[in-house]
Amino acid sequence: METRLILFGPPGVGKGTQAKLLAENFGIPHISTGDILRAAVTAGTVLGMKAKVIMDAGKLVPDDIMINLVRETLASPRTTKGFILDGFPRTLEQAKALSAIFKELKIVRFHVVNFEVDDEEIIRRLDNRLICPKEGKIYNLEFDAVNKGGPCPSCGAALIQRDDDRPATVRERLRVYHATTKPVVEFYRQQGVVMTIDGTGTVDVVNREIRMML
Ligand code: G5P
Ligand code: MG
Repeated sequence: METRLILFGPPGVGKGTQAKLLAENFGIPHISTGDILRAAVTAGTVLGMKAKVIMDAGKLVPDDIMINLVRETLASPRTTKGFILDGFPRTLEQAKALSAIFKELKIVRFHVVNFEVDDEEIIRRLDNRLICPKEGKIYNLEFDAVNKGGPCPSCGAALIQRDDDRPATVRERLRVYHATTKPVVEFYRQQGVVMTIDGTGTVDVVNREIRMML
C-alpha cells in the first residue's frame, strides 16, 4: 500500500530529520521544498537567486512558484509508491492547490504528521544545527559528534550553518509560521487526516512514535 505523508510543523521541529528516516523506512522519496530551493540557490538559477533573498529574510516564497514546483515533482513516476512531503503546504492557498493536485493524480489516502515543539526548544535546535552542504545531512551540536567547519561524518565535506539559521531570521520564520502556516492544520483537521506528534523526544523516539501511529 502507498504511504503518503505531509510533514507539518514549525522550523526546526525535525521534519527533515524524520523525513529522511521515514523515506528509508518505507522506501519512498523525500520531497523537501526547502531542499529544492537550496539546490536552486547553489546552482545559481533564476529561481535560486529570487528565493535566496526571501529565504534569508525568513519570508515565504510566492505561492504560485511553490505550487508549480510541487505539481511537477508529484507528477513524476518516482512518487507512485508514495512520498514524504516536507515543508509544503505552508499557506491555505498551497493547501487548496495540493488538494487539486491530489484530485488530478487520483490520490485519496494521505496523512498529515503535525509536529509540536515549543519555540524555546526550536530556537535552541536551530542554533545548534549544522548541515552537510553536499548531501544535505542534518546534525546537531548537542548530540552529534560534529563541529562547525568540521567534516561531515558521512562524506567528509565541511559542515556549515544554514544562512537562515541566524537568530533574527529564525525569529521571523517562527513569526511567519504562527501567523500563516500553523492555521493550515485546521484545513486538514476538518478532513480527519491529522496525526499530532510530540516532537520533544529523541530522534529515535519520535521516529518510533510516528511509525506506531501509522
Ligand atoms: P525549509 O527548509 O522547509 P523549515 O523552516 O520549515 O525550513 P527546517 O528549518 O528545515 O524547517 P526541520 O526540517 O523541521 O527544520 O528540522 P531539522 O532540520 O530536521 O532539525 C532541526 C535541528 O533539530 C537539527 O539540528 C536536528 O538534528 C535536530 N532534531 C531533529 N529532530 C530532533 C528530535 O526529534 N529531537 C531532538 N532533540 N533534536 C532533533 O524552508 C526554508 C525556507 O524556504 C522557503 C521559505 O523561505 C522557508 O523559510 N520555503 C517555502 N516558502 C513558501 N512555501 C513553501 N512551501 C516553502 N518551502 C520552503
Ligand atoms: Mg528541513
